[in-house]
Amino acid sequence: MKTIQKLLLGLGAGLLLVGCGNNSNDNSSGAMASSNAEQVYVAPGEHDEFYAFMSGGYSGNLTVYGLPSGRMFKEIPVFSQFPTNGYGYSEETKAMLNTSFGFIPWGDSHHPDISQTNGELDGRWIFINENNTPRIARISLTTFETDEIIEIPNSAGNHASSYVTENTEYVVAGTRFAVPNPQKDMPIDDMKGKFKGPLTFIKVDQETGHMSIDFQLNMPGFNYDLSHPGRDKSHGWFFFTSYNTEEANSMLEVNASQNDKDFIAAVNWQMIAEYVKNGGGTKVAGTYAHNKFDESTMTATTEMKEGVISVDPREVEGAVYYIPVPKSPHGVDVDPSGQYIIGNGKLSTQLSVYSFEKMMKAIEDKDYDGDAYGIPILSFESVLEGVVDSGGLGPLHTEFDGKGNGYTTFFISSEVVKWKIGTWEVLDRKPTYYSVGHLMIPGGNSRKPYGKYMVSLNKITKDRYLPVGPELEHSAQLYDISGDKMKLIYDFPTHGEPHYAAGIPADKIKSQSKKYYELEENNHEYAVKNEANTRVERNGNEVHVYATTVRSHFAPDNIEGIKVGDKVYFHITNLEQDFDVPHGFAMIGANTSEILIMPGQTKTIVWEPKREGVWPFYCTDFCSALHQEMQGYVRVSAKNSNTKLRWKLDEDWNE
Ligand code: K7E
Ligand code: CUA
Repeated sequence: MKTIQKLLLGLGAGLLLVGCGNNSNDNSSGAMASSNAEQVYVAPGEHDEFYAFMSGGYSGNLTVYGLPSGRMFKEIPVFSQFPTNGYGYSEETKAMLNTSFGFIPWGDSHHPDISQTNGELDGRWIFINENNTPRIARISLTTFETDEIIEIPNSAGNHASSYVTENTEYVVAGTRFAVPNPQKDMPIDDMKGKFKGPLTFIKVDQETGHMSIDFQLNMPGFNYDLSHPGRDKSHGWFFFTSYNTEEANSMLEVNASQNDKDFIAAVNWQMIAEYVKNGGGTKVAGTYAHNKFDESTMTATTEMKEGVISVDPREVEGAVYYIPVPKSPHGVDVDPSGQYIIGNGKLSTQLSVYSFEKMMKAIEDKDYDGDAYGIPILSFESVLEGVVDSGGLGPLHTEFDGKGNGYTTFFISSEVVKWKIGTWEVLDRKPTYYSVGHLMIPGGNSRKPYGKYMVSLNKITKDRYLPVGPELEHSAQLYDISGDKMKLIYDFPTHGEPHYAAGIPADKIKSQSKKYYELEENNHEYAVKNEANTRVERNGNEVHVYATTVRSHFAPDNIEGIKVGDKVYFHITNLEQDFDVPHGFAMIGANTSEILIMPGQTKTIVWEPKREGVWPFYCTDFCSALHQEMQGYVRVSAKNSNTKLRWKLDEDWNE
């Protein structure tokens, strides 16, 4: 207990250190500053060298930046409603946010990971996990929109996610909070030995990218925090850190810091997949939503699914082991060769580096230090390859530059430490402003990192920018890592809390980026492809408006015969076939967001008129010189009125 208290005091002191503003970083003035400025300067009209996809943390979304400029290009809505374009509000996209708990308008996104082929970034999709209501999303890197979200049943706090194996065979999910599995009413104090920590392996269809839960590994009830796939020689394995092996259920800051070592779980997923394929495992309960956006119908649908295959790790001999890691590990990272597994004990100053070969040897020799709930614990000394004696405090995450070096963030001492793979010596250290969490090197989670830039994603912003009240955006810092020493060259604010990011050379994906949707391929149920077919149909108190929009009018733009109490669906097709000409639509009194309709797309907004009158609608996106003229009226009559349903564009009314 004493040591723990000291340690916690130490943590407090560390945080205090972080508190004192430091404006005198080493590169900020003089000739240095101008050469740094040149490095990040992307001239007007020129493009950045890399895309950086930053998780939005508590925004629930994913933001797209350029490197080295730090310019933000887009916020991609994923787990949260996004009134800017109507995601999660429009009739087409609401289903994306369905879960077994019903419609959930918010999520907490953490770790984006780009799909891979042969261990290299292939730019097909990017995956990201949601922590609070366990889910994984797949985003198309053609449309840069969310295409699919799958819920993870029997889990809680999907944090050890969403990393992909080296051919994107699987994307994984883990449970950060041990929970009863299946869920049931029981005393919290009885947790120990009764809660579980399921790790979920989700298959990815190589053609469509569609995800399907293959199996859940029903691990002992520790907290599974982060994970990384093996690659190259360790391909076929997955590594998950755990903390709270104490299985404490209260005051975890003390009670989950008792054990000297927690574990990395080493999982041979290939072996378990084979076992499941041959009929192994047990089908257990578990309800989950699977939401897919169909690009052809431009509409999302939800399928509620029931049951998953659960595998007891003790059933498959030789598939699951624990590796001891000192001091409550957070990140676990695997070097590009797949040979070294790095455990970051967040209450420690050292990194523990394990050798995959030594791990295999220890498994062969049954070199165990006992077991945890029947899972063999490999002998620490036998699998440990080296220790990076960093001198820093609070290591969280490690990335690699592909040139033989690792880079580890230290939250408490607020720095990035560069060290050499093989000798484990520290080569360089640079402060971060302040309290860095993750860091990102493009391709850092692959066999082929692009080791030119490193971005640190800092938790505390303080004085880095003009103050804007108590709430500040988080801060990213860009380091040039092309030389021997890291060089801090730029600061830029990020949106939400970017826990992690994924970077990719722009050349790999920019030419595949969609410019508009082909009108011909639009199979939306309510699409109309020309103005002649626009119309209004009543079905009881439901009214469907089949409308189009093109510079610079809506068709129809006058509608009469709507009544108080109606439910009016405006289905609007954007007839434009040109890059970057969306039109928007907003209706006074609509209890939802606007919609932004991309060229060739159809989107639907619902309006329930409450009062009689003549009510306007308009285009929300400045699309043309006559954008202000893009407007129309709806006449709303009393509930029992006889006003005829009719509509027009220009002169003649249609009925
Ligand atoms: Cu370290 Cu969610 Cu990756 Cu944040 S987690 S830092
Ligand atoms: Cu269409 Cu403004």
